[in-house]
Amino acid sequence: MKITDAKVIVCSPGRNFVTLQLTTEDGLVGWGDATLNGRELAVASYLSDHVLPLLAGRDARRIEDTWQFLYRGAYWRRGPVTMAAIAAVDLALWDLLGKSLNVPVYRLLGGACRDRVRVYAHATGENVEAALASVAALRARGYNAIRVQCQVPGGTDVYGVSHGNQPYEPARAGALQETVWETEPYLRFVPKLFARVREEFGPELALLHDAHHRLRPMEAARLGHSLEPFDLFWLEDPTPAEQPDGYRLIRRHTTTPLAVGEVFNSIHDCRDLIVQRSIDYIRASAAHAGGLSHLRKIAQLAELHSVRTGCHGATDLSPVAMAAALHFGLSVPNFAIQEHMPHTAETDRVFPHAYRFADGAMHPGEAPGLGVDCNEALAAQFPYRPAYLPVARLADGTMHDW
Ligand code: EZ4
Ligand code: CO
Repeated sequence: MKITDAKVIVCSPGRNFVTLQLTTEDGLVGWGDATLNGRELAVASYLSDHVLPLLAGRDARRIEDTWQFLYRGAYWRRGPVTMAAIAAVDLALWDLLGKSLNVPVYRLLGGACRDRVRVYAHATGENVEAALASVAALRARGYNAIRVQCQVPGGTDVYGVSHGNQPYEPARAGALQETVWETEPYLRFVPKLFARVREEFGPELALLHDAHHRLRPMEAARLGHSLEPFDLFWLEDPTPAEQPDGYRLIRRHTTTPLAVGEVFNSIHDCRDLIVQRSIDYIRASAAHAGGLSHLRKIAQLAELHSVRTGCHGATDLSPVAMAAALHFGLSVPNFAIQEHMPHTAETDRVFPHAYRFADGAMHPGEAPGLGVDCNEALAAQFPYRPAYLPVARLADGTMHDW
């Protein structure tokens, strides 16, 4: 099963995606997601210029060996660009293996550990009433776990709030957007928001919140403590994770569960957090943490320490990565929840897929491989458009984490 052809497709059906296509001598086609939000073309070049020339003639069934070849063989290992590129190859190889054996990928990963993959959705509001309406709308669509983000009265730009009636989409085409962040009003407001949400929707709805790396450890400890009465499912990315000891500090002050890792690209980024039990959920994804092969190792380490998975699943992960997340979620024993941010209708048309949503959960479907296709002719109608994530500054102009 030799790889004979490899190419990268860059398209923008509502937002940018970088997609890898591998073809074998038997004519099988495998797909991988190589999208790195705001830095897309760096991964496209890494693949086209430096990886794809090395793949021709390799046996597509040697998934782990190819992973080791690309990781150890590069010498300059790890990092988001390298690991997103390796992930794309890895996903395409799992897709090919499933197609060659005529089985869905989750069967190759050990088979289903559960019937469906619980997902959470994003509620967003420019004020509390709008956020409550957004939660109610998602509940009506069947979600039983909901992340709630809401603008702080008076203006601070909280991560995750959409403006107007648009669904939330962090990347914006055109000029880079600068937002203003103030920590103190946010810390005072968030407990009031969750008090209202609990009051309105009762104790059973699972509630999540994403602080998006904006707090210092002691501020995050205060927030976690003040949210305890509202019984969050998790508080996400309370502080930047370069310093794992920051999480040890938060842990000493609050029992609010912590979820971390959407920006992680290797097991080495989360080893200390997991082994020291500083977190409850690991959010690394198959798209940014080296593919299914590497994500499984992270999940196995987490399993040893009672940490469960809650993988990143924002719209910047293409339907190919979403499918991989669902095959992973169905098959990994210590799965807890999967993020679900529906793609635009254009994206779903470019990437027809077998996965489906019902009653607050998803299933990858039974199609061979990952169960996602890429319609190249349609993709060509949506050319790449430069788009960036916003940045955040304090009121006095100081750069802050976005
Ligand atoms: O801002 O994926 O939990 N989800 C998130 C995402 C991230 C984007 C960045 O590319 O924090 O929406
Ligand atoms: Co997040």
